[in-house]
Amino acid sequence: IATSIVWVLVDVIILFYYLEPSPTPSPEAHRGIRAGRHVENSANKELHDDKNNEDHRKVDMDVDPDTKRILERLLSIQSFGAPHHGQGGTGVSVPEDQKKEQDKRFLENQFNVLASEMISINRSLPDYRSESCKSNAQGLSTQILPKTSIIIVFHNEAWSTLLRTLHSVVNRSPRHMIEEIILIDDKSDREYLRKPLDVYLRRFPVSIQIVHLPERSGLIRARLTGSAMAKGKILLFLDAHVEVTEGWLEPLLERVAKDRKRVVAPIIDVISDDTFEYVTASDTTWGGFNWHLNFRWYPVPKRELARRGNDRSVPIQTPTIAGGLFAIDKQFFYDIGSYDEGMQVWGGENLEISFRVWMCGGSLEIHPCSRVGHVFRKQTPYTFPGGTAKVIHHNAARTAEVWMDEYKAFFYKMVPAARNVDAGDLSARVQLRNNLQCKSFKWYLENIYPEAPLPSEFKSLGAVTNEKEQTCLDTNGKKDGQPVGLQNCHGAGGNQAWALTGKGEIRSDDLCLSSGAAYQIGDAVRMEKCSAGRSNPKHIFKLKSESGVLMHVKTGKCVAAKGNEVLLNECDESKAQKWLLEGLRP
Ligand code: LR7
Ligand code: MN
Repeated sequence: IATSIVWVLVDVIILFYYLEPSPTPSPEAHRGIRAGRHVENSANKELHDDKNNEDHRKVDMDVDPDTKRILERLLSIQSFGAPHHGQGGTGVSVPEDQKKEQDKRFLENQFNVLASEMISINRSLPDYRSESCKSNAQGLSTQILPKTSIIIVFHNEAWSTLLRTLHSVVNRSPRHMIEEIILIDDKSDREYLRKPLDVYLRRFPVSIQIVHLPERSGLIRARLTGSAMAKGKILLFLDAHVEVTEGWLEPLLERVAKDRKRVVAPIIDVISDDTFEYVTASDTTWGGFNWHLNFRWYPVPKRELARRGNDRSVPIQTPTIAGGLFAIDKQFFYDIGSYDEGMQVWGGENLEISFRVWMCGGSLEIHPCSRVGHVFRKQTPYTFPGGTAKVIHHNAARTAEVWMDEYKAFFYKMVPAARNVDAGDLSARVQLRNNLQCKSFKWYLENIYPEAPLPSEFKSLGAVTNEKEQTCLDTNGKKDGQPVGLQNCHGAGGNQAWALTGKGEIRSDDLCLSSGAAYQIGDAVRMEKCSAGRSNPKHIFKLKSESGVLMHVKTGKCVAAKGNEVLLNECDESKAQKWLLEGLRP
């Protein structure tokens, strides 16, 4: 029992860690929603008063009594809030006397289920599009675009969020562009997600298929079940707790229709996990990843803004996509190897498909004229059969092994535990890469993602040991602005994993060693966010490889150990200034 408790703790911590990089909407974004809040969308007006509509709560006659009872309860929940709650994308707060209930039920889905239940499943949202997006859209409405199959997989989703997802899609998409909606229930154990949901789905004026999987498949294999059934020319994947906004669909379909090798995602806005307020995200954010192989949001670099002629309605070419929300030509999806069936539960598939699309001849875009809100959570509410860390490492290791060539070493240095998980049989995926004659990961880093935290050129990778102290450079788990530390060398990478890059940065993931701003002798060497693209002169060091001396080029001073501090001092070739770099390449 003791060991299993430890494992549970480890899992929770690791999961927390993995989910930490959720996007922070920019201040600009907050202003955006304030300005947009009162813009009423006339197309949605008729949907406001579903709570006052008695018909809405009536259940079909031919339904068995148990299902009828559950469904009636679910439909009455939606009327406990006032009809104006959450309209226009506003947030709600749960009444004081229900806070206990709120906290308890938060755990059901790791978001405020009670707040969600106060809001109409048909709530209105402002039209967030720019004027140029709107005028482009007028051209689109006259074009004949191919139809799409929308695929939504879920495991134990909350009723209100799942239904709000479906209603928003049906309300805000041109009917003739939707071939069908395919729901894959990944073996949920909630009663209401079976018969009552099936019955409710009959209400929709579009074709909705639902499959209840007999075994938990994980989101990757569940999506494959969905895509295998799809009849549309374009596949469109969504998470089960999203809300689409006016005009979201047409730009995605248009980009894919014009070039079937494009994979196109919307801007993913934030639906608060606490109040369910809809908060727009920055339109100058793209997808990247770090040494842990976590997907991360980063600012779009100037070169990409310039490539678009600084036109905010032109799609951004992004190195990676978040994974949940994107449109792809069905044939192209299969041509390039759909998904890796060897991946379990959650995680990893987003970077895998991102690397694969770019390396094998496609492209990835974020379309700023398409906005979809997503309920971002700080933790996952569901189980990871097999153990959270194991599953996540397994999936990431498969991505690294098949696609990252020699650069997989960065992942293993940063996440040494991943070495010990079994990545399973990779032969089919390796074969796929060969058959498609995909480009190298180095090509991807150089041409698609030169701003990556993972440098395309590196001179060393691993521990950096001081000759005098016999201790190792260590981030101490600290972040931007903190001094770098020295600790006993443990040889396990992680906080002691550093690369000397081709540009001369000494970096651990996205942190670079740096001098202080006003350089003084004896100042601590600090860690700063590395600058993406052109590197900051403060971050450039030169290794005199015959001596192991690391000189800060801008100041001409040398990196020196003093106790467990790291300083910049006058160069003197003493042992305190000599460093052994693991994995040094000639
Ligand atoms: O075992 C499972 N079976 C499932 O069907 C586990 C999950 N799921 C479903 C789940 O109910 C949900 O609808 O899969 C969907 C995604 O899971 P979430 O919402 O719990 O995770 P997430 O929002 O963190 O997921 C992001 O990363 C995943 C990595 O595997 C997937 O790529 C998700 O699609 C992705 N979501 C997004 O990109 C939305 C924006 C989030 C960001 C960044
Ligand atoms: Mn999600």
